[in-house]
Amino acid sequence: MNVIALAGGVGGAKLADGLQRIVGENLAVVVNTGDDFELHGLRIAPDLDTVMYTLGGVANPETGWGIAGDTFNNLDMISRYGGEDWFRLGDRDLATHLLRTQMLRSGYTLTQATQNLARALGVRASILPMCNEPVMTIVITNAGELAFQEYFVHRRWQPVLKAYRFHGIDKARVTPEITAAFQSAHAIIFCPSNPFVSIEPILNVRGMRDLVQKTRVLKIAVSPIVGGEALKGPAGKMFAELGRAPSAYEVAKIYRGVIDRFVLDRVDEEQARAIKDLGMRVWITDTIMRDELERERLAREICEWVTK
Ligand code: FO1
Repeated sequence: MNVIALAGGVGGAKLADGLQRIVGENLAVVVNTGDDFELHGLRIAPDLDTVMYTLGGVANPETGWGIAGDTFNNLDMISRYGGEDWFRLGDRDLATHLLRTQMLRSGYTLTQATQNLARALGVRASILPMCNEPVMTIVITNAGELAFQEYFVHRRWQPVLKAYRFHGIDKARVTPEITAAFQSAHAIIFCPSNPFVSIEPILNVRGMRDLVQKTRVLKIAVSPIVGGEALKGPAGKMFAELGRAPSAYEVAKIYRGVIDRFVLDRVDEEQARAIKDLGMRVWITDTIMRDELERERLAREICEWVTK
């Protein structure tokens, strides 16, 4: 079965990992690049790297991002020089940014650069950036307009969020690699990522919504909100600050008209009826992926549900 997964950061990467364990190279992961930014003259792509390290089996299991066992000698020296040390780049992680920046400068697309790096890490799935053009998620907060990593990491997502926008999205185009993947897809999985700053940027790339609508296969979303709290990152806080209840039902409402089915965690079972009334079928299961086995189990259940 050919599966397309739309994913952002840590939560999305875990389900993508589970899906790779089920369908291997028949998985294509379309990844958000709105978190990308320049630091020390290097192009940093946190969501691409989180998906790549996770599917390559080298991700730091505690944080979900960066490389397991990485050292920070370079960062210590940057700190000593008074350079920017708020974004913790490990020594092994640095190699990714150095080579990606070098490939981009020598004319490779972000998609080609990503495939070269992922292949070297033994990743079987295709990791496809949502576009090759630079897009930057800007969050408008009570502390002014902030680039996403400045908001998320440097200020630990404490500023109050008012709105957000995707700078450069009007020049972003669906890549030939993504179009090809959709042509042979049997299912599209919306991974449990932040609907606002991980999934929405992907859907806003020109041509992506049409591609999703035109692809007549089942579209299934897994809720990133469980029990009214986001498992990782600022999703719950962002919901509240954007005036939305942090609930699985709200996520289903956001995806209404795009997806056919919704995967709900057992703790939110009482919302199943309201979500069905939105016109989508609901699958209730354990959606919290604490280890590789649970990632694979959830991915298997979803792939089996597709065939029903
Ligand atoms: N997240 C943090 O909270 N603190 C960090 O210092 C940090 C460094 C970092 C380095 C490389 C990388 O690929 C990701 C990193 N992240 C860090 C995670 C990243 O900011 C988030 O996972 C995504 O942007 C959320 O989708």
